[in-house]
Amino acid sequence: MLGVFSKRFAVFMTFFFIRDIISLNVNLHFKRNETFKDLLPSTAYVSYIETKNDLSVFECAGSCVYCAGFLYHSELRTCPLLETLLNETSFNSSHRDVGWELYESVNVCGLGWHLYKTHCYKYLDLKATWAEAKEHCYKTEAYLVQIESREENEWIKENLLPADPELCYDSTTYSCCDTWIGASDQVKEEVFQWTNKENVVFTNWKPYEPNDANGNEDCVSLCRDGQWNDNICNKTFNIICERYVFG
Ligand code: MAN
Ligand code: CA
Repeated sequence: MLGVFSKRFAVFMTFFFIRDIISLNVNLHFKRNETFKDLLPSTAYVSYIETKNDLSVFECAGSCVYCAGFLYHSELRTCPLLETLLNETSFNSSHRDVGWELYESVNVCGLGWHLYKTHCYKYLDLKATWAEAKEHCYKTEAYLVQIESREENEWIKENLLPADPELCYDSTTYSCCDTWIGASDQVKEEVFQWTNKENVVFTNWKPYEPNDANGNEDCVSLCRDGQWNDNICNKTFNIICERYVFG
């Protein structure tokens, strides 16, 4: 009885979010792929991370954190977790295995974007002035990254910035400060604001920064070591854009 109910429930669902998408910082939701309904992939073309038993479809989704998706059978209540996404070649469509569903993981932020808490971030390896960087982010319905805590700063350093080349280990090397963030004091000298005009509260300046060298440094760049330096706004650096996950 319970099996029939949960099967019906699964059948009427087209997609769903993992319950704790924000608090667990899970980057995925799942979409059922109707093309591969009632099919099991041929063992030669698939590798499973593991197979979970006696779980609801939601519990399977919850246990598929670092996986590409999962197969689910609502009567057997079992879910093999997939290492990679599957395509037509993975299935023999003439052999029906009634009851199996394929759920594929989808990045809520979209391709190239990364989720941190409630926001999506994208690192762009291109050379742009600070004004161009700001414009570029606006065009993608985002804004030049706003770093508001030590944790966020650390996450960006660890997950978005390219790996430190050896020369960056010397914390005095300013050539590694090559990514624009959304802070500047162009409006009022020494009052740093984000592009939405909010004041910058958390800061992570390099020692002796911001120094407004030659009275000409109003835009803030992020160094590979996670520290900040004010620099000339017309220099061309990489970009990090940020947006609200549901915005
Ligand atoms: C030096 C320092 C920095 C400054 C850069 C500009 O390294 O004075 O504060 O931003 O030069 O290249
Ligand atoms: Ca400076």
